[in-house]
Amino acid sequence: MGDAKLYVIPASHPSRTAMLMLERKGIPYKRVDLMPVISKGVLKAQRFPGVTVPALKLDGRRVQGSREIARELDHVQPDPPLFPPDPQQRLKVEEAEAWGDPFQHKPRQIIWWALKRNRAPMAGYSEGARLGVPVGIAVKTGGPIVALSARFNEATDENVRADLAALPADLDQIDSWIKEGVIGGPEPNAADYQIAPSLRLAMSMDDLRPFIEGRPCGELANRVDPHFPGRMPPVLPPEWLEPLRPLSSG
Ligand SMILES: N[C@@H](CCC(=O)N[C@@H](CS)C(=O)NCC(=O)O)C(=O)O
Repeated sequence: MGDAKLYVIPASHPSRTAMLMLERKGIPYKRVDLMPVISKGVLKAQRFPGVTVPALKLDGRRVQGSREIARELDHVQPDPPLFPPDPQQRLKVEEAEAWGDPFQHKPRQIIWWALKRNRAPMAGYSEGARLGVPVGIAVKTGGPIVALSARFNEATDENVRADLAALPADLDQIDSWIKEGVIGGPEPNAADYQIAPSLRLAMSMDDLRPFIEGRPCGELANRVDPHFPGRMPPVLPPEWLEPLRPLSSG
């Protein structure tokens, strides 16, 4: 394997999907940390077709998107595999992985909504990142980036409330895949790597962690992505969390 360079945003969950898969394959890579928003210009300048991370340069080829990266990694280095060899099982893993891609957007919207109200936790989410400026300065001057990211990602009250209301059914879906053995096996597959970082981003929020960590999906997330950075103190209006409470009267 020659040269691998991965463009990421710190604490971006699909970026972690790509990092975990590269690590699983034992492929050494150089990580390039980008600030959100600014990332788009850098990726364009690097001639990637799209403007999102993760984006990978592998032996001169450009591969963008966590699912595309999973396939490319299995292609260039089949062992250990990210997809099961049995076609029926592979279909199920691909189905769970495909579901996990749009699922990313829910914790993304919730975290940008939260960071707009409290920017201080950005330092924790940027832990270990090399952003070209000290993390403290990036956080202090990050207001416009957070505002723009919240806008681009449509992190509105209405959308965040809908994301939270949908979360119990989403967690049930993930738990049922674990029960079925599609994900959560001893050898993580592409769907484990797709879904676990989204759960970890949600679990980085004090508001949401208690509703996830005791469940099979929470255990899976901690096992597959044990070092997700950052922690967001409570910030969501308690009534928005009502749909998550098992004994909710509403
Ligand atoms: N679903 C795609 C897209 C990933 C995506 O939307 N990444 C976000 C970060 S989590 C991004 O690059 N946003 C641009 C920005 O924040 O400026 C994937 O899995 O690769």
